[in-house]
Amino acid sequence: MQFEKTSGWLDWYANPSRPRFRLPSGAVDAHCHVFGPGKRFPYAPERKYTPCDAGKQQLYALRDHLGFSRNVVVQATCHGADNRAMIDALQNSNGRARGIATVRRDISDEELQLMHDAGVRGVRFNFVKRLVDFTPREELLEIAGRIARWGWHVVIYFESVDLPELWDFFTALPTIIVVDHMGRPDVSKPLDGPEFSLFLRFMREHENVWSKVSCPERLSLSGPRALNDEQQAYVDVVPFARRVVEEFPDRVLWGTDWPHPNLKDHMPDDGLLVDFIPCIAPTAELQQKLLVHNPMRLYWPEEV
Ligand code: 0GY
Repeated sequence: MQFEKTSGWLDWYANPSRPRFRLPSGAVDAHCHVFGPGKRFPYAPERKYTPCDAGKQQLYALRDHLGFSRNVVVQATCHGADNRAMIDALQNSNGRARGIATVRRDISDEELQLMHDAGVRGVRFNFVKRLVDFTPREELLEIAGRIARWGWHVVIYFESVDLPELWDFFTALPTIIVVDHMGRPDVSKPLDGPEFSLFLRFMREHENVWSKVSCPERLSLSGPRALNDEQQAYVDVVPFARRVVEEFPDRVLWGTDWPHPNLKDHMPDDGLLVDFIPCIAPTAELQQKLLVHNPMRLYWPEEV
């Protein structure tokens, strides 16, 4: 099957620089995706965008180039609840990738077990309206109750303005919850303003809530962009991410977000994105927790 990429959609950055920041040994890229290739793993009919292909070989080449040891491959909405591309990536990783799936309520226990055996350790619930259609909350709660039996967790993706409305649902979830991209704060608003304070309260009051401090390229309004050897990229996002890392050092994760779905403004150089890490996790101890200790506890607890 042939797919045509959504117009205006940028391809991933072809020749990323080698980071100046040396990742600690055993670092995990805890948020990345695979797209297709569409010929082998067709995109879902209900998708809201059609990406360019970005397969497992390219993902693992990037892992090695940047200096990561492992990946957490997160099911992207363009594949809907068809997890084959993600699972194929896990099965071809020599145990160096774990996955987050998207499932519907009709999934069987046998299918969940097969996913677990392949390395899936959670499901993703997406509330970003431009990416997915609405799923009834009781269906999601039912799924969360079932996957809890495998020791999995729930990854949630939402925008900061929606947190008040989603609060009761999130706090009813029975598992660890991992928030994508700090709940997408509006970084033009004050760090200590009501919106980001609510997110910090969400983490403070619920010890099962973790956050990915990822995606500055999506959140930044003023740049500068991670391109052309820029070592001070996305400075407007730094205080937000750093606050989360410093207040919750044991519940943060970082990921490249490669191949960066839906970017139309610019495509970051992934090497420079890695160079962003010491700005938000300034000490070796924070870096070790963010990049190694925390993701290993969550995704490879048997090795910790
Ligand atoms: C991300 C962000 C986005 C897309 C998806 O699954 C997806 O399609 O997550 C986005 O468009 O903000 O984390 O990859």
